[in-house]
Amino acid sequence: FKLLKGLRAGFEENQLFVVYQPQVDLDSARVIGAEALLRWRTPEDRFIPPDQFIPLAEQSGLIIPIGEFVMRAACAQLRKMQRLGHTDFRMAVNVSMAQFRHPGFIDMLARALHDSGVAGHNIELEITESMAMDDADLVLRVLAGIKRLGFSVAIDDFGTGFSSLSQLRQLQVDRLKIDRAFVQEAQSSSAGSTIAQMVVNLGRGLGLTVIAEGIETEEQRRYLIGLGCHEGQGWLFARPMPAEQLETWMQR
Ligand code: G
Ligand code: G
Ligand code: MN
Ligand code: NA
Repeated sequence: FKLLKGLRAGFEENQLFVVYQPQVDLDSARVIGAEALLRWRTPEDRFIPPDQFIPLAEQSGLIIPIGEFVMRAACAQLRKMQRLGHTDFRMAVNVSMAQFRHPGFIDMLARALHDSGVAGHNIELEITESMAMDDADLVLRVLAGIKRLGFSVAIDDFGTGFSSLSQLRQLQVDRLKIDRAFVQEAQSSSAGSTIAQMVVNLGRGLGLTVIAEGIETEEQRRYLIGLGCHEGQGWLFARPMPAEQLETWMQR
């Protein structure tokens, strides 16, 4: 398969890199951290979207070394932010089910922390809602290891899966991330707004922090504040950006 061969070669030839999208506290507009997002640029200057190559990486097992690469890049960037004085900065990193199933996953995380000199409590792992409900025993066991290292955990794309509330309660998670589909529909469709409201209430009721992604307009920001949503991420605040740009963006 051509794209997979290209990905394998591209990874070896350093065509993969990580961009960072700031996350803010909605009330104060203060920056709390950033989400690390993987990018692939080919030598022909073509950008292959992650939703095309990440499933390939997951199926082929390449997600194991690639996931380690992302984690190490995010840790190094976090260390840099701390040196610049942003000591409370929280770095969010997406992880896949294939990584959870890999027996070396927790060791990889521990080594990445050790080698970069950052503490787990400044890093958040984002798992998807469907992952959280898949293979409950495995997920609970891996989450316990993750929590032991001090990481916080967010459930990404929340509202798009079919969580059982009792399972959700069992999971040691810290944050729910409202999928951007509901943020974007919140003012145009009553179903969208019902789901957004429900996720905020559910999260708050369980004592979790709620973050909304895909906030593009001031109206959306105000609406979400009105629902009681704590944090946000989206083009209204900043687009995903390269590491060097994040450092200057933070100085403003
Ligand atoms: O902007 P964006 O197109 O970056 O991301 C698309 C999807 O790819 C998102 O659902 C995001 O969670 C996923 N994604 C981005 N970077 C990573 C990564 O490093 N690992 C995993 N597993 N998923 C990622
Ligand atoms: O991991 P996750 O699915 O949450 O990844 C976030 C995705 O949302 C990334 O693909 C990122 O580029 C994208 N994104 C971030 N902010 C916005 C936004 O304001 N609008 C839209 N349409 N997409 C966004
Ligand atoms: Mn995410
Ligand atoms: Na999402």
